[in-house]
Amino acid sequence: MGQYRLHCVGESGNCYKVALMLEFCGLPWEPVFVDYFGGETRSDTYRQSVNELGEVPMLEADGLRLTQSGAILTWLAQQTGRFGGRNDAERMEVLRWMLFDNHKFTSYYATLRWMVGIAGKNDPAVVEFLRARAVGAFQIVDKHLATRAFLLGDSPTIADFSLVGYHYYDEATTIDRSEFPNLTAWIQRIRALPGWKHPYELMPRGAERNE
Ligand SMILES: N[C@@H](CCC(=O)N[C@@H](CS)C(=O)NCC(=O)O)C(=O)O
Repeated sequence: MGQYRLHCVGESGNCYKVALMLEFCGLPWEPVFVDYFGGETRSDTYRQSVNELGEVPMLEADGLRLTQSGAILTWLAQQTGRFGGRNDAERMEVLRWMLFDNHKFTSYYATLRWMVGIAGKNDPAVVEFLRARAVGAFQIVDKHLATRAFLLGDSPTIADFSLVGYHYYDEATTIDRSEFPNLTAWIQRIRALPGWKHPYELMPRGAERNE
């Protein structure tokens, strides 16, 4: 397998999901810094040559240019035979959780953190809307994790790496994660897996370059 190049920025938990999988699989990869805070993802050049969706992450792998963290995680699981589920039923379960993550779990929480903790925008109505949606998603996952170590049971999968993507950052979000004990224990369980690294150890940060 060739070298993997992850176009990313450290503050992005969506990029971190992929970086974590690359680390857990022990694959040779390097980050390619995207100046998200400087507007690079909104430029025509980026959309024409890197990702027409105008987003990070993008993974260059084996001559492919892969986008959408869930699709990239699935591709990596297929290539490596790791963390993707052991049979069709498990693979479907992985997909179900990753769709939930992209729609409800990461999306509201990441936007909340971005607004409150990074951009410093505190419109009370918007913050309350995002907060309520994120808390609702946290409650669902917390309940699910009451009876299992990882989303699918005893072993971690890419579904775990997807959902956990924003849970090692310290920026303010207005949500106290300790109110969700099963979620908190699961975050620590993933942190304890061999190969785990913090997002800022894996990917260059962007905000400070644009201060
Ligand atoms: N569902 C996508 C979300 C990717 C995403 O929203 N990336 C953000 C950074 S975390 C981004 O590049 N946003 C640019 C924009 O929306 O303009 C994924 O999981 O890859």
